Amino acid sequence: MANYQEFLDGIDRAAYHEGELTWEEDGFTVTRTYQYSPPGCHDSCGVLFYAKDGKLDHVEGDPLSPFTNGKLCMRCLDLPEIVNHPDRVLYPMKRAGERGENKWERITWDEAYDMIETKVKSIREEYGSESIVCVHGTGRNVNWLVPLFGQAALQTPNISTLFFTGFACYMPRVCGAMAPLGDFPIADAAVGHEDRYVDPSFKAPEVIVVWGNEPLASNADGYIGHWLVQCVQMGSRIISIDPRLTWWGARAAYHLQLRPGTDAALACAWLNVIISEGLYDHEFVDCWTSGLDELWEGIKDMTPEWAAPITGLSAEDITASARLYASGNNSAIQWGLAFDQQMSAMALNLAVCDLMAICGNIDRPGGNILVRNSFEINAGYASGEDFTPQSAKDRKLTIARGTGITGGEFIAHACTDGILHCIEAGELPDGEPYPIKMIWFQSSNSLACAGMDAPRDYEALKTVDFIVNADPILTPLSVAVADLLLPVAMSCERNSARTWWTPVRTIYRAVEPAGEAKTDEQIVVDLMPRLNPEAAEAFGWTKDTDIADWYLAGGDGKKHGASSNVKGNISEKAKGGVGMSFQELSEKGGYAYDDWNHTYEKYAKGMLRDDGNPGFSTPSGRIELAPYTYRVWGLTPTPFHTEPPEGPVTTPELMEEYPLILSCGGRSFEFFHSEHRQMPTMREFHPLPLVMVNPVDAEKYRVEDGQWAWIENGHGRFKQVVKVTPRVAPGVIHAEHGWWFPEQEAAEPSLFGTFDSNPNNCTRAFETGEGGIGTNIKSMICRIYPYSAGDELPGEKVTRKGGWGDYTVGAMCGSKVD
Ligand SMILES: Nc1nc2c(c(=O)[nH]1)N[C@H]1C(S)=C(S)[C@@H](COP(=O)(O)OP(=O)(O)OC[C@H]3O[C@@H](n4cnc5c(=O)[nH]c(N)nc54)[C@H](O)[C@@H]3O)O[C@H]1N2
Ligand SMILES: Nc1nc2c(c(=O)[nH]1)N[C@H]1C(S)=C(S)[C@@H](COP(=O)(O)OP(=O)(O)OC[C@H]3O[C@@H](n4cnc5c(=O)[nH]c(N)nc54)[C@H](O)[C@@H]3O)O[C@H]1N2
Ligand code: SF4
Ligand SMILES: [Mo]
Repeated sequence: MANYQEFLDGIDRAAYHEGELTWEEDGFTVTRTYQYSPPGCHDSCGVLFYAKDGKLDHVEGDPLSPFTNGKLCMRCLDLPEIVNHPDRVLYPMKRAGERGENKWERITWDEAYDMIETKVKSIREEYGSESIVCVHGTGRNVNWLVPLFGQAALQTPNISTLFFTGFACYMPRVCGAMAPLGDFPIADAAVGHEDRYVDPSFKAPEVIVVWGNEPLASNADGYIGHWLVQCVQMGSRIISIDPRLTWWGARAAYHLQLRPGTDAALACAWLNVIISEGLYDHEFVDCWTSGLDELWEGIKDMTPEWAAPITGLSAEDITASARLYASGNNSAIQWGLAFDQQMSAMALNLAVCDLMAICGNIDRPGGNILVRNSFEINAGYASGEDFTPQSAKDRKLTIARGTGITGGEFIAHACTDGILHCIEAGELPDGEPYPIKMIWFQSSNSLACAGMDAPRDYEALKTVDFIVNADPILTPLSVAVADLLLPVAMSCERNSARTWWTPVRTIYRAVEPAGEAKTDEQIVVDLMPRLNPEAAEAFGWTKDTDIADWYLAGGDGKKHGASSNVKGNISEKAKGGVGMSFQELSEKGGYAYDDWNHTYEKYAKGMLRDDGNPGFSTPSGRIELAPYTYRVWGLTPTPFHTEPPEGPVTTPELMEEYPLILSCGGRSFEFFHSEHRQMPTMREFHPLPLVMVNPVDAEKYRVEDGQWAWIENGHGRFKQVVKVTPRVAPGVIHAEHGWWFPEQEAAEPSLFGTFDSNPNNCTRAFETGEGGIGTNIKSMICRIYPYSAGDELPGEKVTRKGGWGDYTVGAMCGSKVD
């Protein structure tokens, strides 16, 4: 596709039924739509679903969709395997035995709803609705709907990705960008233009910095990795900043293989080089930014020579790569999860926004463009809040209330460590009673994936009175702790709509839900009038497409773009909307692009601020290199580096016992978090969890390729299969996350082997960076040694012996291995 125009010209549009939503072809009914979730993904790509006899048979990419032009990952190509899988939950199920026994009784939807209604009402009455916690996972199609449901129907302010300490995904980047820039920046790969790379206003970036992100495997945050491959084909050069060698590193002008968790030191050194050598865009800085002197004052001693021993890079490479980034007229930084999963999270995010800004790369073609949800469609953490009682809102488990860490309360999620503390202690850190009585899970398999300190989370969950899980699959979380299972329909079985930036897309039902499964939307529509008739009347939804229509009309329109997740942001935008119903948009190809995201230099055109004046959506109207908002949030307003809590600098004495740095969680093509493990094709490609070990370390620690090994730190251990590879440097290993084994015994102590290979036996709750944000997931220390048959398995240890730690009620920090 190097020549995009040639590619476009070569498509036989008639053969692909341009303009049609459904048609018959070779005995199949074909539906043109977008896949979202379940199963999960951050993206929503154009698909052609081929169904026969009411069953999904096969899937093809839709070349007429400008979003991905027909390219699909193996996870979408292989959808029929999961949609038609026997492990799907097909009926509402009530727990019949003890928790952990995997005994269930089939019940009707009405019985399930009755149970929920009775419980919710009695808990609200006796303890207050804040005693109910509502949980969602990462950006799937329910990410705005679950919070809305939690606020409006359950009427709780405590909505979160449960047990995910430090909000360590995306929220730090979102907030870290809102403060200095007022909007969210993404690398420009012609995302905003329907005609993509041939749009006359687009230029491919001269340099793309792929930093703490592996876009080809993850397609993270609404962004598709192969867009950047297209840019490379158009001439973009790469700088890869990653402790592992990736596709990008192998093609890079510089692969900066830094010590995990030291990115902020590198970023500060880049700022230092660019400012001290005068390489920044003077005109842009003068006209559009403030705070350069203060920024310089903060980082003037953070030279490449200072950063070199911290990061393990050479001062020469730091300097030369900084110069390369600054030399382009348009360079883009593609940032990823590693930014959030380290102690420096908020400082690092600021540093990198400052880099984009001083180099004049903000909102220019081939730079970092500012994006919002198309057509100003917004729904999120504020959509249901009018229906949450004030008394409950006043007791929301914020970072300060839940953990005692003071600072700004700028993240809309409830503080998950605060929730953990209240589950364990039944009270706030200051002693005020705060029981947690019910948890509503809708799209999270917490024990296998999001829970930092999974064994401790398991203990805590066991004590909660009533737990509901709405999930399409029987998961380890369900077996361990759920009292009620609600079967959820898959993406091809739902009617819905979504936008994560642009374009807005519809998800159109291609087959009927399996068994008695219902869509997330239908569950909300059914339960809302039972739990809160006032909210039900206000929203007025009676079917799933009503929700899609509401969304396409702009949602609640309360907060714009990225800030729909950020509490108390400066700007409030008028309600947007695409001007088409769900059905109309579905019939028009299922997508629409807006003008806003298509336009460059919006700051100069008065498109960012509510008052219509030129400038940015910040308090001063300028990009704030040392943001005022950081001060308000109780954060240091200039960037700095924080060492991981354990490591060669902080705890050199521990390095003899735990000589390796452990990073984990890099994504793979086959799996989305804990999903897809039951699909034979995925397991054929990727049968077991792999820990990458450099050949030097493999020899030193006597572990062999293909052999199971224990990875252990002072908090717990887990086992994975060794992959000996030079892709990681000596001294650093990389493990996978999210593993469970649907083929293994469901009941405890096995729990599908969930704890056996889980790196989150080693991560710790209550360990956060400045402001209670960010945590140390990708830069722990550990040792590795061979597994021997008969070794005690973590499942046994956790479910039968109380785990490794003394999970002291109310303990505010991690505990030690015995
Ligand atoms: N297939 C698939 N796609 C997914 C997901 C999935 O589970 N599977 N999960 C989704 C979710 S919720 C998210 S948040 C995104 C995450 O997706 P990404 O943002 O791409 O993040 P990761 O894949 O965790 O890691 C990206 C890279 O960071 C590197 N890295 C590790 N530690 C450090 C460090 O300290 N510094 C630097 N600079 N780099 C480091 C890793 O080696 C890896 O190559 O993916 C989303 N997409
Ligand atoms: N060690 C380590 N741990 C990590 C990470 C890491 O990098 N390293 N990454 C972390 C990150 S970034 C994140 S965001 C979290 C993610 O954690 P989660 O988002 O909670 O992911 P899962 O635990 O896989 O749970 C998702 C569940 O939702 C179900 N599901 C999927 N789609 C839908 C849907 O549309 N509706 C409903 N009702 N259910 C659905 C799936 O079947 C699955 O059981 O994990 C974190 N855990
Ligand atoms: S990014 Fe891949 S898995 Fe996700 S929707 Fe697109 S094709 Fe499917
Ligand atoms: Mo995430």
